[in-house]
Amino acid sequence: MKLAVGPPTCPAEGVGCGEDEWEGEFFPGIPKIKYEGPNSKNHLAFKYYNAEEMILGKKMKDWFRFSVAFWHTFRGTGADPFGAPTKYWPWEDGTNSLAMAKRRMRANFEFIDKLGVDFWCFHDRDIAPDGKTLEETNKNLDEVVALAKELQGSKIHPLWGTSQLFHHPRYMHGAATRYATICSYITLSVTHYLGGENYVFWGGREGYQTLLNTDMEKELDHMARFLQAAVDFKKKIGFNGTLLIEPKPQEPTKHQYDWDAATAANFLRKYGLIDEFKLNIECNHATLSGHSCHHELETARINGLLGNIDANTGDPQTGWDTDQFMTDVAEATMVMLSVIKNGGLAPGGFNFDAKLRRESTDVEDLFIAHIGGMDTMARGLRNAAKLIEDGSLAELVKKRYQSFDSEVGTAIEAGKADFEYLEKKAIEWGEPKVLSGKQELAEMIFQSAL
Ligand code: XUL
Ligand code: CO
Repeated sequence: MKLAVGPPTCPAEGVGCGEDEWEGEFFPGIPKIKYEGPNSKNHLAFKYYNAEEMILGKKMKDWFRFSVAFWHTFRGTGADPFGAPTKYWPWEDGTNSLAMAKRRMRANFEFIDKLGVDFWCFHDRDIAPDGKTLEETNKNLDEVVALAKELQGSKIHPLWGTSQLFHHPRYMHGAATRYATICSYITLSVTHYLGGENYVFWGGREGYQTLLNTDMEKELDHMARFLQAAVDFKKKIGFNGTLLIEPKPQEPTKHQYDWDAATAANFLRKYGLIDEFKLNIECNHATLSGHSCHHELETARINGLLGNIDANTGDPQTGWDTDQFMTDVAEATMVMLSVIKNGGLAPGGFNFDAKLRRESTDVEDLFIAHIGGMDTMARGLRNAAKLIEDGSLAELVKKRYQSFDSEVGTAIEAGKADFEYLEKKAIEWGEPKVLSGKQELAEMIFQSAL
């Protein structure tokens, strides 16, 4: 995440570039985005996402609970390790001032309102600038949060908040430290105050570059202590939202301790935290760990840990976190098969942890990207519902395991078949019949729903 440090774009004495005021709309000419159906050619309309439409007994908007990520949408500049920012949004004045933070917050809520979603996600440092001291930093945050509370009204809330514990040099050796505890304490309180429904921990600096200078056991113990303190604090302030861990294998560190869903689950179990946390699965992180998003979602789901999705996608030819909006309908369909099996994600949802490409520099691109992402997920939901209603894929899977409905299979599943019993049965039955796995048929059924 890069902070906006582009050159000033407001004319020195221009209208709307005063202290924290901005006259008129931030997105003039962009209407409230509506559903127009699959035949629409309007790029500022939904073709598949129809918020109020019922699918499998639930409104589309309730399956998704879409959220705008403040950091990508309002702090993403297009800068990369090789080049300068490319996005100079008209409302940005090139500073990281408190006045600018407030103006940006107004732009955020106009964007959310026009897009028609109910949630947003933020890091503490995205929304308010650092001060010279921690007191000043907290004061800045308080001021921006007070404005956010007012702008939210009663309909909009944070899907989750999080503390940004990876940018500042103080976190370079890992962030599960005293300072991080203070920041998390404050951000958790702020998330609670804004009516946030979850709180995320992404351990960008919790990992190592080499084991030669690292005491892994000590670091994992410390991380668990930090998370336990968060649990205690959450209970103390009466925050009923879910605490979420977001697995990612590497980047920025060579190895991050929350490598993937299975690793994070093992960590939570070892430290007695398994009932206190769920997972925020990010699709691009899944790709980086050598898994599909579907795999990570299923791993989380069968462990009772699927709490939220950071909806994005990676590039199959690129080895880093490109944070693209998901546009692959087949991938979205697999994601939605997991979400439906999970009965939805609430109080979690789909947070677009996704950014425009560096070369996408029009203000309307922010809308187009989100509309495309929402429509892709909506197509995934419609397709997954089709597959479930049709039932042939479930039937195929059921058949594949049908031998477990036999006398021996039932005994195995019930834990009543020991080795001696199984040897006796194997001799009695002779060579087993090996049946087809029907993979191509499964793929054919899946494709027919797309
Ligand atoms: C980083 C990432 C973060 C977290 C929140 O890869 O995904 O933006 O979602 O800190
Ligand atoms: Co994320």
